[in-house]
Amino acid sequence: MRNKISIIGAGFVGATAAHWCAVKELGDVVLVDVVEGMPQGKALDLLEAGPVENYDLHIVGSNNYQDTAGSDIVVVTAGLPRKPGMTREDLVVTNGNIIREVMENVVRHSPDAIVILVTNPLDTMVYLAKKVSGLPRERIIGQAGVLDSARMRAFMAMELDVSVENTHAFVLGGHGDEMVPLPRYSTVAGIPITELLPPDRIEAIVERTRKGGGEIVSLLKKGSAFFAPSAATMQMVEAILKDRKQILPCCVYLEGEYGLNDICFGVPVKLGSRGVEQIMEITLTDDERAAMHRSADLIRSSMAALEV
Ligand code: TXD
Repeated sequence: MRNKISIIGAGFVGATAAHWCAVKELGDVVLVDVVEGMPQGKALDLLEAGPVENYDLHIVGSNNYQDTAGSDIVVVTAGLPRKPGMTREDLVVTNGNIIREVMENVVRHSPDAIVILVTNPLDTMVYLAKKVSGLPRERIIGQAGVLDSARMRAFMAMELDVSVENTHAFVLGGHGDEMVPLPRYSTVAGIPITELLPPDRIEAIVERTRKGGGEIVSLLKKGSAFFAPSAATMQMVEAILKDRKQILPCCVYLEGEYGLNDICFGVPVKLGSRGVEQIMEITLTDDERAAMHRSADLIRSSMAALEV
């Protein structure tokens, strides 16, 4: 039997996620949106690319959650993106209302699914989704760290003129301007960049990573990034569906890890068929730990606008 992947929100990130899903043949896809006809049109268009790209999948668009019933994975991208000048936190109330409605429907029709949230402000939306759905923390995961680490890897590869394949990066913490890129744990061919680059070049990479989302928002002028965010999300989906036990930075509900409680936050986790199979606690310097806590404070201030 093929896996069933539902994607809620058929906008830029959702539709591009469906595209990666089809190209990688991860499973059948259901694209859901509130706009009538749009998810159906995008799904049909993607289905019609199958004969050219050689994938045999069911791909349907819908405005009805009944079509998502029994999904193995649900990816939630429904919500507004940022406009130039907006922070991710500016979206909390509008997207919070959307996430409440979406999660009720998701859980009703796919109570056993693993849910991956993408909607911003990411960490706050994962927290809200966890609270309203009652899902165990293993099955409700936010995508941010894979994207932020991919951005850092791209900048490292550009700086050192090496293959992106040689790079590894860890960006932890919240998905905001206070995210925590960790140069000591970011490597090229296994060598920490702290041994390869002078401090000012590392700082420039860290800063560009932190502002990576904003850089694209200001270039696009309308909407936000979607190729890399959807690719990052699909890496998580693939790790789960293929039980890869892959260690990736993901946003999960913390119960004391890293000295943090009752917050959803980006930390390294092991992803496999049960969802989050382990939360890895890596050692941090005092400065790194302080940066994690500053990032958590920013998330808590955005959480304060939620009524949960
Ligand atoms: O790394 C990350 N986590 C992110 C997050 C990276 C990039 C984008 N990030 C956030 O994802 C962004 O700030 C937004 O909150 C979401 C979706 O971004 P996208 O670029 O895909 O936005 P679009 O193109 O506007 O698509 C959103 C769709 C749109 O088609 C709406 O009609 C739909 O969401 N929508 C809904 N679908 C279902 N149900 C409800 N209630 C609903 N409301 C809106």
